[in-house]
Amino acid sequence: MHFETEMDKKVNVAVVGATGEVGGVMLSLLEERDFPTAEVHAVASSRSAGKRIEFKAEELVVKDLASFDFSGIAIALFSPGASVSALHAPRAAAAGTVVIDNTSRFRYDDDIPLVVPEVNPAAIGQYAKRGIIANPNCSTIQMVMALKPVYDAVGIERVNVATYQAVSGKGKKAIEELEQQTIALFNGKPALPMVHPRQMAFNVLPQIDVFQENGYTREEMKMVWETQKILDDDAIRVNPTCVRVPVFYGHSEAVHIETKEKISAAEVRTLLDGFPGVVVIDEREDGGYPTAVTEASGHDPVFVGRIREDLSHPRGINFWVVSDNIRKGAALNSVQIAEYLLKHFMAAYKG
Ligand code: 12T
Repeated sequence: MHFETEMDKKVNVAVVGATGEVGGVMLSLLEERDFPTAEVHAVASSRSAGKRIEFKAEELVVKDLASFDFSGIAIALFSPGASVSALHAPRAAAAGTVVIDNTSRFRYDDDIPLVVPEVNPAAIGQYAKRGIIANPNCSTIQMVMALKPVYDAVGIERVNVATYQAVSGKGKKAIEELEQQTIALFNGKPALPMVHPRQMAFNVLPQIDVFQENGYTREEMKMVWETQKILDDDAIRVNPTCVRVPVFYGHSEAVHIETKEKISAAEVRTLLDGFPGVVVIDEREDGGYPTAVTEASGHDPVFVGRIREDLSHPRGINFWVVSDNIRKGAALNSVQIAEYLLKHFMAAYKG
């Protein structure tokens, strides 16, 4: 009898939404991180079926999701639209595939784990309930990465946050619209909004996703619901304002927290410095902080700077968090979940 060693364990992987912004980075991360893939399938809607995508030395031909058979696929990384995941993630799970879904469709279901591997890896153990693990929203991921070490040390009662989010979170069409509006304006032509709700070039829009009855947008409520679920704390109060800015890649956040016990800025800096996946850049001089474009874009870490005590509150701390919304905010976090799953739960998997 042959027992596979840890090293030979290779699994079949499907990337669903492979022609999208996130799907493309999922494929490059599988390659870059040497994920132990046997077959890799690039899957997308019928519109993209037949396109070719480079992966390692091969060319993958994009397959049509509608007719794609998931049997024999160990892990599927999903990043299509929420309505597509609603239909096809359960179908993949029924075929025995573990789905890691990047849409908002399953995040708030009680029997679906919502995971940031550095923050709540144990939740991955719940994957077998529905065969689906949800990847959180990009803005939530980078914020909870910075909250977690402080939360564990002194507790957090309340979080006020304003986000400054890149257009790539909304997909390829939103990226193209910012490019086209910029070119139009430089040529003395009007910037017509089609994808964004108002002019995006050289502007700032206080709306991401749709409005809810309470006056918050759905993106803002995602940050509330997801922070509570990931930290397993229904009592933590989160008050977000989500804003779109004319940046292509990398979300920024101004985060203001009220801790349970008092903590100094120096202690927060030390805690964040020691947390995996976080890089502190906090020099208190011109440019001595991370920005979306100069540090985050194209890189893996969550960067934190501007750490200081809140003048207006005895237990308040402020900081600035930036990260690549497509990498740690989406594709990287999903691939990290897949790596954890493989290492801890699929040692005996025979794909
Ligand atoms: N509407 O993962 O528009 O729920 O930037 C992420 C980003 C939804 C999500 C965006 C969105 C999500 C956006």
